Amino acid sequence: MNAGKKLIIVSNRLPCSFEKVNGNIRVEPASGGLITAMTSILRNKETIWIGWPGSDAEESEVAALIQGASPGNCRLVPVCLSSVEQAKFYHGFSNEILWPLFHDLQSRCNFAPCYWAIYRQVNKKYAMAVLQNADESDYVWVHDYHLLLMAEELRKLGVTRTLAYFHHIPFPSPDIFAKLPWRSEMLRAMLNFNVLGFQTSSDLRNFVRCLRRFASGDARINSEAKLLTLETNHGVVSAGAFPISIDFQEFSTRAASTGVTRMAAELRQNINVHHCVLGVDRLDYTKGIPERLRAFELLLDQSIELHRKVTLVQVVVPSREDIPKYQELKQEVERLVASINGRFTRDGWVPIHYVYRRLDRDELLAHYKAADIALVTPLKDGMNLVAKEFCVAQNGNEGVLILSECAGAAQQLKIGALLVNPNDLDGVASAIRRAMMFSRTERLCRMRTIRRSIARENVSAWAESFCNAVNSCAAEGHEPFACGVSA
Ligand code: ADQ
Repeated sequence: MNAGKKLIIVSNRLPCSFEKVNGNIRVEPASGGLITAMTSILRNKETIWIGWPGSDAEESEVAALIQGASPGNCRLVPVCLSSVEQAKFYHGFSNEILWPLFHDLQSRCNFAPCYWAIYRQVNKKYAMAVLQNADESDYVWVHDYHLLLMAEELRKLGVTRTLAYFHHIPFPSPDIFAKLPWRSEMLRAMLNFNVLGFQTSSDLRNFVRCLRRFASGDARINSEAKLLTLETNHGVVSAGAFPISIDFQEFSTRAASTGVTRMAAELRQNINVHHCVLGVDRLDYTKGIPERLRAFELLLDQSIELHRKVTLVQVVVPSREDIPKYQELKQEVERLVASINGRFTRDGWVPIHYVYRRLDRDELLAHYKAADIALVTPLKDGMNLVAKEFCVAQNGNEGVLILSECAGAAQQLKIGALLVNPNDLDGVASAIRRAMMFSRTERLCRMRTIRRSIARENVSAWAESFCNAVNSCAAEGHEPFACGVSA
């Protein structure tokens, strides 16, 4: 690999956020699955990460602080958004249309016509940032639904190099995608990437079905193989399923450290019950937090013998706090926690421990390690890395994973996990009871199976298979795409 080549990552947000508090800028690491996965493959490669710093700060204010905040060998390039762009591109098109629609929650969508033009305008802004910061030979890897028009904008600017895209969230079925007023334009724009990566084979299948239905003249679909090839008027596009993961070695070694082990023991002592059930989520309505709390309440209603014996620790990391729907969700969660605790708390036992903040890596691992059961019940999720992180932190192989069948992770982890329908509260309550009654042998066997699968298909395997797909479709003589996967 030529050492001069750089990897250019483009995502809506940078891996840290720059909050303006009382006129001063506070830099904090950002949370989220995309960042967890990408930062673990950045160690060896010269990288530029282009994204929004997440505040109203001016480019010059951010630039002064940005280099100290960069992870590893990575240079951060801010794309600052005006307040109109934040309102219509980020809160509007991305979070009021694409996020709910792609998670099958179309009733939550606001298809305001004015969002589309600004979505395109901001995609062009990110494209310009790529032009200004990358050479023609650099590798450009675009991430997620905020930037679906970026390749089309780059092509309009004369860029001919290989462009790769990974879609972190689900891709909906044609019946759901049909609701999008700009459905054909969106699909056509996506065909300007050379490689399109999806989380699961069902996302890939949905994408192909949408193409057939809404852009049938634009692509001839050549095979049903693992990596599909789509012949378009501008060339060949490859599309495949690449299930994202975490760095098994890093998570598992750190979980076994003395510090994390001590912290986990302290947590366990404070909780002081037989069964510790854990939920960890970004604050988001797709994660099914209220439904999970109701299922736990049902469990307490149905099983008096579990009172004083089981506690749910629900950790929520603040997310999209300035959006009213998320503020409402936060209030709903707080109301539910208060009401359940009000009903069931007895001397020395609080049924739900609620934590609303970002945890650092060791604290998070200690929570995973301290738990007997992880309750990962999103209503819909591209993959869900929390499920994988919990299992990797279970060095003793003793924990049980209860996992929503609507998470992408279910395709990979279904053999060892207890799968549930997140809307079936009775089913979730029964699964918790079942998990508590598993023999040690059953728990060990299930968890070993899951951990072996994650170790095999870890984040480097994900990145490598994606890079191979890019290389297999790149023009002859093209320098191979490599993303700095650590050895
Ligand atoms: P997310 O929706 O952010 O990711 P997920 O994959 O579960 O969902 O990742 C959440 C990340 O946030 C995890 O790495 C977790 O450790 C971290 N996190 C959660 N709570 C935290 C807390 N309190 N403190 C600190 N960190 C916390 C999107 C898609 C997913 C997809 C990923 C990756 O929605 O479906 O799995 O991208 O592609």
